[in-house]
Amino acid sequence: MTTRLLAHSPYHPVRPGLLPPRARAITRAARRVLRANWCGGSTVPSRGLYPHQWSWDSAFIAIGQRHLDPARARRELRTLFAAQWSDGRVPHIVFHPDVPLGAYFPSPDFWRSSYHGAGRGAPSAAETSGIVQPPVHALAAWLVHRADPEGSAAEGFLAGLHPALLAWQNYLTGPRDLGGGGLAAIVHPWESGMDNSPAWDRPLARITPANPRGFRRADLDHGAADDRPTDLDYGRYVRLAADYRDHDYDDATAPHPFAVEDPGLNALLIASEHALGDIADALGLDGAAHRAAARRRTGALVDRLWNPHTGLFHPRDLVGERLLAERGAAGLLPLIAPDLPAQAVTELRRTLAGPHFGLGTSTRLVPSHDLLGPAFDPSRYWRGPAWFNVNWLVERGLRLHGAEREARDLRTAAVTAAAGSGFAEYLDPHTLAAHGTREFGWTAALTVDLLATDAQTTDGHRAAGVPHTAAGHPAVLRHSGGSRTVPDGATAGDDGTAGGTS
Ligand code: 9WN
Repeated sequence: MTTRLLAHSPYHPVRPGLLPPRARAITRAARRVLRANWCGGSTVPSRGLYPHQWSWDSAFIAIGQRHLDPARARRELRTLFAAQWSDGRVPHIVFHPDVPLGAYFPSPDFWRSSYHGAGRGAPSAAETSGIVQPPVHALAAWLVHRADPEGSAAEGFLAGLHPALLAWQNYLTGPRDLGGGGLAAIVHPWESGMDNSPAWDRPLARITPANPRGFRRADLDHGAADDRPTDLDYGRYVRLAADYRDHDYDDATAPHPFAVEDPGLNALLIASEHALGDIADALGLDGAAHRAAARRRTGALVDRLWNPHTGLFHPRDLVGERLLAERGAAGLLPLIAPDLPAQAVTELRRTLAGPHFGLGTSTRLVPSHDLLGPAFDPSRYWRGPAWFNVNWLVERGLRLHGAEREARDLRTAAVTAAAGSGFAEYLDPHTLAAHGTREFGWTAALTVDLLATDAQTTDGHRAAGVPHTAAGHPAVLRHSGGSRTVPDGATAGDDGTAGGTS
């Protein structure tokens, strides 16, 4: 299948797997992107649009980089955690001091972390944002370790990072459990990582936009305005961030007019809790306690965010106290939770292949938003385009739950589309036309990881060592407020991460 075809054609059936020479050529191209974006201690998502270190980008980048240069992957994570606040939060951006202020907005002089975050333990030596992104980091740390256990042990990588990973998890499950139901809440759309999702339109509508004359958007210097959020949305992002800052980033006293339990972030919290279990075991500590916590949190996720009418998880708006109606790709991400009840797995797979996401029927990559939703836009950032981290997570979830064939098709489609698009930030899910920036860090890194998974996975069998849910386990799900039976005990093996390095 040629690049030209991929860039302009609608759905095509997938040829299973890639021939090794093609896979090697794609890996080499991805490696060039990662090298070009490397800044000495961490990797920028993009030289132009995103010239600093981003939190969940670095985790995804480390996951791919571990196959190419495991020492650099470890460094990536350590650099990020060097800017962790002492309240445990990992800021969503760590700013490079040598990049001009005007290169990205909101810049360090907007967040003023070392001043406004001082009470929450923001570092004095680095400038950061004050909000967070989804916690992919313990999962990334474990996968990075598994890729090179000897090098990792020699550096004391896991032992060194473990307290920081614990503090990060505890921040999200402590001060950020704003709803009191065992899930973490986001207080800004950027914290979901899926910043411009139509799911945020309703809670954002309550926010008075900041005066557009008070700031200058740097993102429009680099990309098409039609691919990016509108000025109105940007004004609301700025207002929310400024108000949080003006409350010194204190979760206890900030008013939080935007407070949402996001299924994507919480699914990653659960996957990372499992990874913390593995890390604890490897360090001779109590891994079982983490797995028990992950199971409890999976129960809370099902209780609070599952919608049986859509067969999908939905964000819960804590201000309006209701599930948000939009169908977003974040609602599919609980597939990466090993203890997800079998019935939810079955229904999520049905939803994924159904008309709203069209995987394997009208699309070959998972779109970020409901194809049939009124807000669907195939080219605007997070309102429909396919993103590679979302597709990587869905692939992993499918494989985890034994859907190897769908996982393999998704891998092949993602790898081919990534390479054919110049490692674009996102793609039109129907035509696979590239949008956003190119040579994007996590697109390159996750392509390498998917190729490595492909190489380890035997056609028709699940990946060696990848645990999956026991088929047919009885489970009756409930919409919040109803009754629910979930499997007691783990159904998916103990680690929630892959064997080998996958
Ligand atoms: C704001 C860096 C980040 C990603 C996010 C993506 C986008 C930033 C922006 O870029 O967000 O954090 O300026 O639009 O939405 O997921 O981490 O790649």
